Amino acid sequence: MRKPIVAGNWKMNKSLAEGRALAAGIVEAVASYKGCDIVVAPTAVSLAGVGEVLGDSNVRLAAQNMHWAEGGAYTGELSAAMIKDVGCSWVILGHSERRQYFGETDEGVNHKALVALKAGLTPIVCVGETLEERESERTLQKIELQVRAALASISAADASRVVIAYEPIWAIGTGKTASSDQAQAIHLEIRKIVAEVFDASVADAMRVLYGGSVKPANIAELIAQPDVDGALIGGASLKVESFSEIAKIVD
Ligand code: G2H
Repeated sequence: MRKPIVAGNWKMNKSLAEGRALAAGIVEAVASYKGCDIVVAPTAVSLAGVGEVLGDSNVRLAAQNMHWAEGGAYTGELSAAMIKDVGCSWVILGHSERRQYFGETDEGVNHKALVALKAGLTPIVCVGETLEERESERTLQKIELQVRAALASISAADASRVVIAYEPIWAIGTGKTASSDQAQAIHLEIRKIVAEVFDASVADAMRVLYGGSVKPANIAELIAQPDVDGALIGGASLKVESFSEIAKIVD
């Protein structure tokens, strides 16, 4: 049985004080939930402060990105050891906004995933197609390319610790959600690709999240799909009520 995940990606939102208040509200609201992994990803400058608020609660801390190098002349970057040092046990990698605005490549995402796994972090690797790719029926091709590239050189032993987030780019922050059938179809394809790269047991163990305008009103239908193992949530993760409502439904 795969434990579902409810992960909040705060993106470039919330001051330190606002982030701490949001985290405190979430910790209180989800304290009794045991059936899912609950994760929040604040901005880099709030990681330590939010981590303090999370303490030993059931809410885990994630960074929104990291660099693959151990250290050195990489202005503006954070290493795996640095994010672990401030309490992260998870890290989001290759979000479409990072790929689109900051030039992240499949190779870079793979490099980061390898380093994250080595450091004991749980990577959430994001994949997804653009509207143009979907309309020209290149969705599967794109997803296959991204998934295979992200998993390159990862050992079978480490692979089941990787979490994949399927986020169709046309559904991000737009209010448009993929239908639960559309999500299920791609999640199943992702699992088939993982089975080809590794084997059926890794594919069976790997958690695949859906992301893109997830909210309390659509999570029940999404999570009811056999291959949807939770959600990566942007907008709706910025309020205690909506995030904890989603967690309640998934839990
Ligand atoms: C997709 C998602 C979170 P939103 O980017 O990763 O954001 O839920 O706002 O579409």
